Amino acid sequence: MAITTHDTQTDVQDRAILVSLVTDKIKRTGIDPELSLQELVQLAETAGVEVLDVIRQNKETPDSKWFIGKGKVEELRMAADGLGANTAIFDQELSGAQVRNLEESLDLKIIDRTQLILDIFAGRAKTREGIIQVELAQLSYLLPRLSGHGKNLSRLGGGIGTRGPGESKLETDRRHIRDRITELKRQLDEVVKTRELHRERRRKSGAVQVALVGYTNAGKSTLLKQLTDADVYIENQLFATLDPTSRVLQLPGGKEVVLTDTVGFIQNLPHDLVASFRATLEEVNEANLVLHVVDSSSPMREEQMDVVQSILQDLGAAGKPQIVLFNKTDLCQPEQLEMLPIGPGFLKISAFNQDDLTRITEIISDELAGDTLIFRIPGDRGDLSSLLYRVGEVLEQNYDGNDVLYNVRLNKEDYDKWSYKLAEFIEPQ
Ligand SMILES: Nc1nc2c(ncn2[C@@H]2O[C@H](COP(=O)(O)OP(=O)(O)OP(=O)(O)O)[C@@H](O)[C@H]2O)c(=O)[nH]1
Ligand SMILES: [Mg+2]
Repeated sequence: MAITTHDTQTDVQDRAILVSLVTDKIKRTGIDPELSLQELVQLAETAGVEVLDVIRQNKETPDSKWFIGKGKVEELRMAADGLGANTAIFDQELSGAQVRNLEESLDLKIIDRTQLILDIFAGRAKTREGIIQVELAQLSYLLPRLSGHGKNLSRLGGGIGTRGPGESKLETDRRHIRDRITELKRQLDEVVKTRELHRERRRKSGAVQVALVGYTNAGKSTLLKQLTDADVYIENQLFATLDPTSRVLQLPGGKEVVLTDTVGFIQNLPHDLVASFRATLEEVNEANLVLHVVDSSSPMREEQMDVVQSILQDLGAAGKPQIVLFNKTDLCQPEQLEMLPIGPGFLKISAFNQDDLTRITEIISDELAGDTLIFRIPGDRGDLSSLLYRVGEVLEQNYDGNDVLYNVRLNKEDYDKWSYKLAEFIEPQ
């Protein structure tokens, strides 16, 4: 089953009505459903969909058959007829049966938030790794819902929800999809191995790594471009970046670090996507320092920061040294600026302000300063040499008489832990 290209199908313009159901469970998450809906509008527009109207419902629990209440289904039907919609996009995840029931009853294409995000990713994937990861995520999403789609997708033939694995999936039975998933996982393993080799090489070269992470559209790629002149794709849309891009950044004083731009995060990032993109996202785990880029002008700033922190946590990168870059301050209202926290780990910036860019390089430099230390270890203290190898990263080893000079990168935590043994062997620099 080949991936169908995005371009061949963009001629179908989707005209959609968005639907948001606020259940008690959603209320408990604390996510503002209106802001989530605003984001869904952005997602839909990013996918090239024309948004005609929005329908909302409050309901304790979803209807098992229709997801929304039967009355709302009628409201949706009338709105769709009146406005000439061919699609309904739900802000929450639907079951296969709900999709099937709605499609059959309404004669509309039914898409949920997850599918929309997967679809945008499918349109963006350019590298082999990205393409494999997206197809894997789409098929993993599709498999348990296979019986839910069919008639409408093949009839409408194009537009959102049909990119990526393509229509042939509809004629393919589950076994074929499972085989394909196995094959994709195998291919991904190969790519992961290559990526691991690259990482190993970077690690050995001793290059300090700095990762730009943050909510989608926060300005990560813009910062990479502004700081390193990198020719990267920047767009005022969600998920402009899919594959990590790394460039060398020169710090004041001449030291060089590798700065990596990463895929943006979003709330309710589909589970299948996170799982499939693990290889890509794990770039963040390699970083010595994380720059968390925030769109300070967004009304969802705090929620977005929470999402980023929780994804970093899932990746096991929450404990990394982190600097928060409050970006887009040029777009902020004065009261928004006042709300931003101040302190050592925070910097208010605009990606388009030259002074701010200089301050970023200075703060990176400060953060990394003292990162490497030289220890003079007497030749008979093999115990200390092996300790250095165990707790730090030995970048260089030179002999001076009976002593060995180790140039070691050591994070502060580890240094503090072992300083009672190591402090007296530090060589003044
Ligand atoms: N006014 C203003 N706009 C900015 C600033 N930084 C970035 N932008 C704009 O914000 C939009 C998104 O920027 P990107 O750099 O593509 O954002 P990103 O974080 O890489 O987004 P994804 O790759 O989609 O996750 C673009 O239109 C940028 O021009 C800033 O400091 N001020
Ligand atoms: Mg980007």
